[in-house]
Amino acid sequence: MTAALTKPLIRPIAALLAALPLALGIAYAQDAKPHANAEVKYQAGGSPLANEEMHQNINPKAPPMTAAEFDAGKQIYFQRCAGCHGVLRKGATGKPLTPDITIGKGTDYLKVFINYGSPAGMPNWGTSGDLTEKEVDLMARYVQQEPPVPPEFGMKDMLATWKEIIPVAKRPTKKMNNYNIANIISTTLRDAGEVALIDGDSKKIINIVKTGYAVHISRTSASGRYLFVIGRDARINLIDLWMEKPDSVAEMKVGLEARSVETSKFKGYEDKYAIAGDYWPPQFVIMEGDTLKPLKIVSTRGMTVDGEYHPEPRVASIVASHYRPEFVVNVKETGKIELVDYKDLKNLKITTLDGAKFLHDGGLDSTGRYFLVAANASNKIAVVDTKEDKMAAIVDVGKTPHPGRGANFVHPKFGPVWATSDLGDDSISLIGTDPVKHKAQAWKVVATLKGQGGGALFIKTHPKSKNLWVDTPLNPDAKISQSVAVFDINALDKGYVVLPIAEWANLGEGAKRVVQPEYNKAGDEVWFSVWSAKDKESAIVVVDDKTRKLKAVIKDPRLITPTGKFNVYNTQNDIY
Ligand code: DHE
Repeated sequence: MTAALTKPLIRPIAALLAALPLALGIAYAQDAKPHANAEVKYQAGGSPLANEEMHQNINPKAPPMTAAEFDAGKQIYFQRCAGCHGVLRKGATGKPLTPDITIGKGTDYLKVFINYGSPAGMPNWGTSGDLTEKEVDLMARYVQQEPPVPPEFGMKDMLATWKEIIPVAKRPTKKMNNYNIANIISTTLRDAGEVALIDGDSKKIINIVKTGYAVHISRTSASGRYLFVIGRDARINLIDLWMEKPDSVAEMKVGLEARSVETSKFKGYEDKYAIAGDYWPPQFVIMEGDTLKPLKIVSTRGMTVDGEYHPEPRVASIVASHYRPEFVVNVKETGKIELVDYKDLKNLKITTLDGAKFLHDGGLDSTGRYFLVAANASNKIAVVDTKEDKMAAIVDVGKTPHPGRGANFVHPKFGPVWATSDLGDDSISLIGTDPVKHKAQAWKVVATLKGQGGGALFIKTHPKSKNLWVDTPLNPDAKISQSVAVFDINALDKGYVVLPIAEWANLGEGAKRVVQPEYNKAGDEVWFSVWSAKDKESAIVVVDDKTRKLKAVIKDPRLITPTGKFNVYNTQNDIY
């Protein structure tokens, strides 16, 4: 063992890491192998934490590693393993991997496990070809070391990264462009760390805005003027759509790793606050809505719904309540849903609801009163009544539900329903959402549809449409991952029709995952991303919702790895 690992150390590794291909883990589209477990690999989406300096204690009983081997192990761990086993290796959807457990198992046992995987869901990293024999050996030794601990990120750190690019006083006082901003579609350019602001009317790119690393989602402010974009590296960009050429007016890092951002929507608080949820450190942050100035940081460390302590419960989806001045904050590992009242930040009131473990993504029902969120590894949907601040129900659904924000429509027989598709199987669950006029159906799965297959991530419809669209970008069969299923809401029993979206994009070789249907403002067009590898051509395919025929293909060398798309108006008004 080298001297570096024989005593506690904090080592600057930025130079070394800069040389390593960061794309390793974030380049999901490039490196996914059809024979590997798509569902688990999806969770291993790549954490930017590997680039942070970390405190490291040594465990004398662990097998020897050189400092370089340790750094390589850390890179692989944060790119491939942290999503399931947790930053501190205390377990999340995957098992804990702390030295008290791993040292007892020993290097040979761990090598077999990493190489071949397990029926419980561990991918076969070695036999799939994702890790070489040497890397399998390295990881078997790495997980016996003490887990390195990334730093905290508090108020001072946030303020140090906060930039008011254009202060409020210097911003336009009215809209300075002729764009129909309600129909702009903010498009995630994942591996470029950018969003493309696309004019939904002309289908032309208005601007490409530099954002955080592997940018994740965009959300619109209550007035529709501001867009908030968050990267996996927890950088938020605030984009002002009133500018002649819409661009960033403020930015800040809210932590070291994050996925969610939202803005206050209750009457009287429009555009006043923003909130972001971190994966690391486990916390959420409330900011000024027009400057991003951080105001309040709240840790999510604590007990799970089962009454066990969790040291790193990540913040998953966040939605703004329309019924109270509150944010609904979903904490993944604890399964708790925090209703954060932003009326008085100095005397902050939080109502904590017991949901179910592994909360991930979700959306409001058509009335905006109920929030339905997937507890994905628990195969459940938790339903929050945002008017009464209570749990309304916890509903069992298929394997690993993944709705995005879900899809609301009126079922011809059962009345209003909200739908989710699944990552883990081909089922689509329709849950009744009207406890007044359809009481018997409320919070029950009233029907289960059969889609193209597992690997579904997003389901979508629009109040003006009769179509229900279900993507399957993580299905190992290229035919399925490159197409989309569409159901007629008035004839759901007839099953689905398949549209060959990637074929319509007419691109070259490569993975070409078709991902995330998103409507334009009018609800008469559906947009799909055809997500190719970083070095290959991608496209956005626009389908006419009524005829289900190809309407346009948007191609541009700047459209690198497009994934999520967020129509300003639909996102502002929670229409989905
Ligand atoms: Fe996402 C939403 C987390 C991988 C595209 N993703 C979300 C949300 C969370 C989340 C918590 C809900 C935010 C909200 O509503 O406030 N996503 C994660 C992960 O932890 C995971 C599994 C692995 C990772 O390391 O990030 C992951 N996500 C992906 C992808 O690989 C996707 C397909 C491509 C990409 O761009 O990274 C992807 N996630 C999306 C999109 C949304 C999203 C497009 C928003 C959907 C919507 O309609 O609101």
